[in-house]
Amino acid sequence: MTEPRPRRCGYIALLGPPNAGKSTLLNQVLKSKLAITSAKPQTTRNRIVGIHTDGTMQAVFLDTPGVHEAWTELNKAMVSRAEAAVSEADVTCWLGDMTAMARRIEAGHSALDDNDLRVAALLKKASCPVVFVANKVDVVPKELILPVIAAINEQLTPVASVPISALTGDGVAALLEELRSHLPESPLLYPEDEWAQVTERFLVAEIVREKIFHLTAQEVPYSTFVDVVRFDESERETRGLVRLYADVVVERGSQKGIVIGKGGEMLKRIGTLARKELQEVLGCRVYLELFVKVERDWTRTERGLRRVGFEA
Ligand SMILES: Nc1nc2c(ncn2[C@@H]2O[C@H](COP(=O)(O)OP(=O)(O)OP(=O)(O)O)[C@@H](O)[C@H]2O)c(=O)[nH]1
Ligand SMILES: [Mg+2]
Repeated sequence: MTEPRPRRCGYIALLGPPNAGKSTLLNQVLKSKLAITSAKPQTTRNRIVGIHTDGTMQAVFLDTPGVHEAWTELNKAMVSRAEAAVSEADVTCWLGDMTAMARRIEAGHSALDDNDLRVAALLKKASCPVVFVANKVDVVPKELILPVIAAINEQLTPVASVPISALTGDGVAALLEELRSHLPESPLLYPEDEWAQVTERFLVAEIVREKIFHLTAQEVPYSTFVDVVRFDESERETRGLVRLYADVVVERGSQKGIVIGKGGEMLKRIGTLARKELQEVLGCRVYLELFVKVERDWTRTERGLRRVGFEA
C-alpha cells in the first residue's frame, strides 16, 4: 500500500485582466456556481472565496475583480481588492485570456495588452510564486499557445504555465496538481465540508446582478448594485418558500427606465431568470420582488462604495 500524500493547504489568488475567466475557473474547480460570470468585463466586484478540499489538499481560492485602468472610485476599489488578494496568497494564478492574446498575435501585435501588463507589473512586486494559466484553449489554435507563453516569460518567470479551459474543465486537474506543489503542508484552514465564504444574501444579490449584466447593455450593468433589503425565511421549513425583496440601485433616472423597460418587461425578465436560478441555489421555492431605485453617482461616492462592501 502506498503512503497517503500529506495534505497541503493554502491560499491561491486568481488574478488577470477582466474577462479572462477567473470566476469561471473558480466555479469549475468547485463544481458549482459560486461566482457570477458574463461575457462583459468587470463582472466581479468583490473578492470571493471558494474552497476546494480533497484528500491531498485544501486550496482556498480568492477570485478577484479584473485588473484594469480604473477611473471611478468603484473601479479603483475593485483593483485594490485584486492587489490585496495577491499579498495574502501562497501562490497566484495569472490568468490569460488566450482568445484575446491569440487575436493580437494574429494581427501582428504584442500578445499582451495594457491590462496584461498591469497584471505583470503587480506580480513583479509580489513575493509569491506565479503560475501562468493559459485559459480558453478550447477555442484557440494550439500553435498560438507557445508564442503567448514566450511573451509572458519576457515579463516574469512563472514557476509553471498550464493551458486549461475553465469552461470545459480541460487541464484543471493538472492545474490543481501544480498548485498543490506550491502550498505548504499544513492542517486544514477551513472545515472539510466548507466550500464557500459568502452569505446566501450575497449570492442572491450577485445572481440578480448577473442577470442585469446579461440583459442590459453599455454602462447600465456597471452603474447597478443590488441590495437585498429583506430575506424572509419564516416559511422555509414549513412551506419550502423564501421571500426575497431587493432594491436594484442605479445611478440615473434614464438607467432606471432601462432596467424597468417598456411596461416593466425588462425587470420581469431579470426577475424571472434570477428566480429560477435562486430556486436551485437555495433549494426551495422563491418569491422575488425587485424594486428599482436611483442613488445619484453612487460609484463615485464613499457612501455608495460602502453600500457595495468597500470600506473607503
Ligand atoms: N470558450 C471559453 N470561454 C470561457 C472560458 N473561460 C471563461 N470563458 C468565458 O469568458 C467570459 C468571461 O468569464 P468570467 O469568468 O466572467 O471572467 P472573469 O475573469 O471572472 O471576468 P471579470 O470578473 O469581469 O474580471 C464568459 O463569457 C465565460 O463564459 C474558457 O475556458 N473557454
Ligand atoms: Mg469574475
